[in-house]
Amino acid sequence: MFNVAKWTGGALSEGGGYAAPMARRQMRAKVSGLRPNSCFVVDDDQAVRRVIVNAVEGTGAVCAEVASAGELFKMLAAFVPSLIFLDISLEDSDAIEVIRGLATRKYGGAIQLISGRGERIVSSIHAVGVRHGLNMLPPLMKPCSIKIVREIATAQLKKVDKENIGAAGVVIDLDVALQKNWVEVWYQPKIDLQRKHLAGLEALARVKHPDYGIVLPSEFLVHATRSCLRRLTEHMILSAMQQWRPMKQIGFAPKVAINISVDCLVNVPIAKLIRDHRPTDVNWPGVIFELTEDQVIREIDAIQDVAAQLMIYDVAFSVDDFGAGYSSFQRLKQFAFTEFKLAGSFVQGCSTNEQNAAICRSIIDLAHSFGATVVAKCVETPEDLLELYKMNCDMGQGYLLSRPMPMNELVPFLTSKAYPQRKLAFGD
Ligand code: G
Ligand code: MN
Repeated sequence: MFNVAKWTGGALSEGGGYAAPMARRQMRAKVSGLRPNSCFVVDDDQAVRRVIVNAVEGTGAVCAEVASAGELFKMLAAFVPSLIFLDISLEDSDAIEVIRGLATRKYGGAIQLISGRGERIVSSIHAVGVRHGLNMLPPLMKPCSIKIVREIATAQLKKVDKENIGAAGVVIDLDVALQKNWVEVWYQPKIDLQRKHLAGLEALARVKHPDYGIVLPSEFLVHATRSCLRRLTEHMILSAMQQWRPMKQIGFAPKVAINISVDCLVNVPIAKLIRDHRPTDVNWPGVIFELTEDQVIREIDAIQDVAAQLMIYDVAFSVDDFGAGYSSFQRLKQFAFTEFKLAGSFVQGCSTNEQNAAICRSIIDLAHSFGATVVAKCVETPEDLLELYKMNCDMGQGYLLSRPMPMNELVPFLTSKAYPQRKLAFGD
């Protein structure tokens, strides 16, 4: 079996041997971060473990195997892989206990359930994982072919790589990053599925760290103070407005979406910021703020005033991760959201899983009856994309269509003629 101590350079208790001599707090925090291109296989059947380990290692990833939950958690204390293959019944426990343990540890990697049991039990376990906020991939039934395992490993592990995460697991001080001007705005296209062209962009914060490369929000938001998050939001809004001009110069006038918390909405002087810095172009479409559904449910009363004010400045509102937060229709009726972003957990697998498909379909119809548009996020396969198109979903966003990219890549991307033909040849 794989030797974790060797893998991590031996110095496990202080966060592995790969860190430059930095602040202790940062080194310790690295242990909880995801290691790119790595995977654990948890199954009590040695033969199954062998098949999966061989398939995963064939992709060039590192892979360790365990038969029990106890062993898994011992290993996780030292090393957190970006993907876990998880069987339903284990030597000492079961998948639900593992899922609870992973949720407690706030595991941020992907979990691939593998099972020889019936579909109903597997999808119930899958749902428990989703409810705990874990990144559950569509379950895989045994016997699983080497080809499929390899495809899953390649898709999941490359995903982490491809976003250029210089050092997954590095905890960055956002305050320092803002002061040093390391925070960049990256953009991910939102594609109009029916007309097949660019419908907008989502602005995503990335820290470009001189030692660690590109660092994702999961690594720099956890320890950020409220005031720091407000400064980040201000920076994102300002940059998105400033960077709109070069997009306009090459013939695009996209509406840019910005993720925002209720605290920022209420406490950052956004109306003034937009009034003072918005592009003076008649074609500027304003911005769209994405609020997560759980915040909408809890705090809709708190945002009514400021949201109504911001509409004067061409701000529209979107409910992010819709479907994951159990909104009541009463709540939704209280405010004129113009967009609903379908949670990735329903989008992924909507072409194969009838329940996911039913949820997507209902949300699309519901949003349309509210006069709002729907964006499917985390579109990763051509099959899911085609299904969403057939369901009349308005927009798609996800790795299949385009990864988030910095401004210097966005401009050539938008102007390249190959893009629409290659990626949008579905449903014709
Ligand atoms: O929090 P919010 O959902 O707004 O942030 C979107 C995040 O999801 C970004 O960090 C982005 O990199 C990531 N993302 C974008 N497209 C996909 C995708 O197709 N699949 C998955 N799993 N994540 C994605
Ligand atoms: Mn978002």
